[in-house]
Amino acid sequence: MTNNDTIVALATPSGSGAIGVIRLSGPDAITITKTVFKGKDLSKQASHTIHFGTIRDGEVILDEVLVSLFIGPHSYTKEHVVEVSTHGSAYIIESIIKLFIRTGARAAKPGEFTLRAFLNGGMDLSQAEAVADLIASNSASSHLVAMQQMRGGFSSELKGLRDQLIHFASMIELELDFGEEDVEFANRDQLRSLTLAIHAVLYRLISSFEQGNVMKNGVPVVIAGKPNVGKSTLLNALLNEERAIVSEFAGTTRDTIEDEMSINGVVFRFIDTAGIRETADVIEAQGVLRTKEKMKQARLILYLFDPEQGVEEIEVQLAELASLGIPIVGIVNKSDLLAPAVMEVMEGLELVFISAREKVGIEELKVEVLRKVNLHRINNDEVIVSNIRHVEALRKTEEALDRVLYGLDNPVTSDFLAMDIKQALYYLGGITGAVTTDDLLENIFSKFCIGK
Ligand SMILES: Nc1nc2c(ncn2[C@@H]2O[C@H](COP(=O)(O)OP(=O)(O)O)[C@@H](O)[C@H]2O)c(=O)[nH]1
Ligand SMILES: [Mg+2]
Repeated sequence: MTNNDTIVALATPSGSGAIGVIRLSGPDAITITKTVFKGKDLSKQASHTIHFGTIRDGEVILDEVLVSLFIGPHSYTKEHVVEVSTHGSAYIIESIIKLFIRTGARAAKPGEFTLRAFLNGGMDLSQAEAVADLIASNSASSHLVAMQQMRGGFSSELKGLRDQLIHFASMIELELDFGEEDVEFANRDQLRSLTLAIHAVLYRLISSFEQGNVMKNGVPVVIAGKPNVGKSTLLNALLNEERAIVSEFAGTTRDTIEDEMSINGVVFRFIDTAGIRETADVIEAQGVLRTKEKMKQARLILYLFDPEQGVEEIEVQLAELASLGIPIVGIVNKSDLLAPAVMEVMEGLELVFISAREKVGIEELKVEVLRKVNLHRINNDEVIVSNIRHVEALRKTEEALDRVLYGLDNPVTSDFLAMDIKQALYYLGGITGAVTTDDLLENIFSKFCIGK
């Protein structure tokens, strides 16, 4: 990968807007801009300054613009970067980008600016990935995990682990150099306690993924129950819009319907399902199968009952549901139809009473949902893993360290120990990009938007 060329792309969304920002990065970013810019001599200006002027294609003035200068290495990519703020016309933007390309720049690939920031040491790979997460963040919680990762808390934690392991590896290597002489430079007890300490950190990081994942991607909550208990009505009440079709005919919802809303800054993905019953209708039966699949993947199940289902039936169903091992909120809907006497009998069970149609009890239900999902508030420097690639690498590191521990407790030669430590280093290094392949980089950066 060479970055001796200069890349250009629109950094703001395409279409028309108040302004558009075109970004250039590379050794010729300033000279290329200077060629088409009429105003101050850009090659003589200080870094982090802004200059007014016009962009001209020959005699034609394309736009009046502001040019921001970032002289490498004091820029996002560590190269010379120029940002040209234009009027946000799709025509102007396209014309100026084409002009830059004719003048010597090349159209940037998705994520290429951030790739250069990574390759030039401006950030590590996990921070670069956090940039994409930050752009995609759509709630307070997804924003928080992305921001933490981008600011490098995770990176410095990993670096600490890697440094310890490298020290460990070099001690073992030393033993290998002495080969025949049967010396032990690396004190086995120290190695064992170091491995256990690293193990504990890995365990904490891996355990944080469950929370990190829902903070980033939202909490899947399935709404289930028999046909006609009011599942679709509840989805609509939660979202405050007519999202799902409500009907008095049982079996109306045959497929799953999903939509998101945020409660207390956490995104919940509510999934309305086909009612669970035996049915001869092929399509409805498929819907029921899908419901059961969705229930297994849920982080929480809102299970609705009709007041007509007696206390005993409800108890039996709650017990059956408990075997799924997923937190459940048992809900009695249509409480507007419920005789106070029946309600009293049911109060012994842990149930939430609502009327989805009359929108009664919905706020209380939201509180219960938050309580059951039990996301602890994370503080500003707590490291939370939210990326599946990272957690997989952490698990592989953990496995390699398990082999190291085994090796320490059994008559295994140093070269085997060395091999397992190297494996652990390899997997850890993959997270921060200390070890990378072109495929990995391609895979990560191709998912970015162009211009970032
Ligand atoms: N009385 C009463 N009827 C309700 C309530 N919630 C839903 N319904 C009615 O129950 C029927 C079935 O509702 P629907 O949401 O389609 O049920 P689903 O099959 O579980 O999705 C519809 O006629 C709704 O108007 C409620 O809280 N009270
Ligand atoms: Mg329905």
